[in-house]
Amino acid sequence: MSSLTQSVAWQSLTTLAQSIKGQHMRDWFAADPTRAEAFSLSACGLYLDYSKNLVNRQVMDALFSLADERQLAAKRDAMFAGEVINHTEGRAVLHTALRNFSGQARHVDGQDVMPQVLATQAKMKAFTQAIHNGEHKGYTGKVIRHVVSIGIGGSFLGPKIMSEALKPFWQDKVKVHFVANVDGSHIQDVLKGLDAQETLVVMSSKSFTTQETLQNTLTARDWFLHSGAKQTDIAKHFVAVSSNVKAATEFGIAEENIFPMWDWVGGRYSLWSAIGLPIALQLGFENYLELLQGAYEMDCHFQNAPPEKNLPVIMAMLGVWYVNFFGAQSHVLLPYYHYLRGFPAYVQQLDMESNGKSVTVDGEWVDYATGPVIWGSEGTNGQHSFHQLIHQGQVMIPADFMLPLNVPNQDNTHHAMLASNCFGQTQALMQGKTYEQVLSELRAKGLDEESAKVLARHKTMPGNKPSNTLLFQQLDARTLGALVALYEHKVFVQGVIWGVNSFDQWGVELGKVLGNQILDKLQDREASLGFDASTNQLIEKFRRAQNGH
Ligand code: G6Q
Repeated sequence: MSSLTQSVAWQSLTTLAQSIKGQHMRDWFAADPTRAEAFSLSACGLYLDYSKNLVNRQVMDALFSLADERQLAAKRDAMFAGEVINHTEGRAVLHTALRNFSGQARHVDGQDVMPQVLATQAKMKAFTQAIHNGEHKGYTGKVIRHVVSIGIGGSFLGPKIMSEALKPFWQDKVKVHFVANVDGSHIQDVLKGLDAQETLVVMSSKSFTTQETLQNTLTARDWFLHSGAKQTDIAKHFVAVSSNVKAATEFGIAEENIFPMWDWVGGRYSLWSAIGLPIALQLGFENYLELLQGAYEMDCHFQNAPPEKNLPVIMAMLGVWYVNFFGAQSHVLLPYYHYLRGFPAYVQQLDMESNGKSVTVDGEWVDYATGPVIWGSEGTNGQHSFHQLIHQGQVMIPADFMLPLNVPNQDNTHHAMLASNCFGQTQALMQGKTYEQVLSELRAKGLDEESAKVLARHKTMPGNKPSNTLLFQQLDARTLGALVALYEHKVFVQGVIWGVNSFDQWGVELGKVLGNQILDKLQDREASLGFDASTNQLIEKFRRAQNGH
């Protein structure tokens, strides 16, 4: 048995879970009128009601004891101090330095990184302003109206989803288009209809070795040169964000057009670096700074609030409770706000790439579940499809509901309907509807006894399904920054509990290597194949199709 599952806190949580399993949340609410208030808190513009969870004070205390046993505070401090906590890659994890408004130094290897962080932000600001005020012009003197942002994974999801979430705050100086997939349809669709003379390409790749991003940039460059531009015009239309300045210059990006980032910023934590340039271009630099400011406030909250008042710690420990003591294998995110519809996909990468691990930092195999499957989409759409399984299925799926209390320039009726659906769902999940209630309703409707008894089973809602509700005044940049940082820290806390390295991603490497080997065989159609029979067969089929058979 691992040290985690042997720990005192783990053992006591195992016992507590047994006793909780026989109880129902609706009885707790009936017995305790203070429950909602007791299990709610606010921080950084976010209000969390976690009263509709399968917990009481004793459980929460036991969960905090577990965090304590796992030395959460010391590990959190090590991250903020720039220690090399991503030991499999030999790197510090200091994305928090990118949104550090404290005025204090942040060290990596004994060196203060803040001067380079601030210099890069100043460069981003000057560039954004030059694009917006028309000072930076295209090669024929036209102002830039369109930005094509090319990147994938962490160099795509953050910029795209955060820009989308803040649509009501866009400055319509430019329109940013995002391209990630190497599927040529994506870039073709984006470039179609754009005028190269008024288009800027932002190529975002921390490593500058990512196949998809390099290929899409080559395609964009060909498109640009075919529009009549010369090689020397590229400097006005192509910029890059990368930690690999050498490769970027070799690729042909002018050195002054490269925005640096650093290896102590993980890809999925990089929107706070110059990878966020497309956000600044879409929203204006001031709004981008607000996003950083919101995240900084959450950093301070995470560092300073005691566990029982600490949003990321509470949400993380609730997640651990369900994954490890109730067998929950997934967690659903349900933003009731159209512009936040991409958020589940963002957290999906953040959480699943960080904690989808099977080995502890000490190199031991784990004997407990780690990161859950993260999924979800915008409300109310999901209510008309997958919510069925959350309500009546056999698996437990804890849910996070999110709702802005106000939305700019929107019809009140729509927003009241949206909110009522959100609250109605959390209520239905918690309280359910008993067999007896349903049966008496069916009897009252005059259904014969036998049919009523059968139908009542189908219509019974078990309830007792856990959910969090996160409310905020409106989703402005600062609130969004806090929301993203909340989930970052939640994932960090869970990684500490499970003892895994949340900052590497070795699981994605093998597929890349094999993909490259196979690409060689697809391009050289005569080359012999030495793969397994299934892969050989798939390659043969592809080759034949390419030959027109
Ligand atoms: C994130 C991952 C991954 C990465 C992409 C793009 O944590 O490492 O999603 O962001 O593979 O990498 P580059 O920015 O190096 O192109």
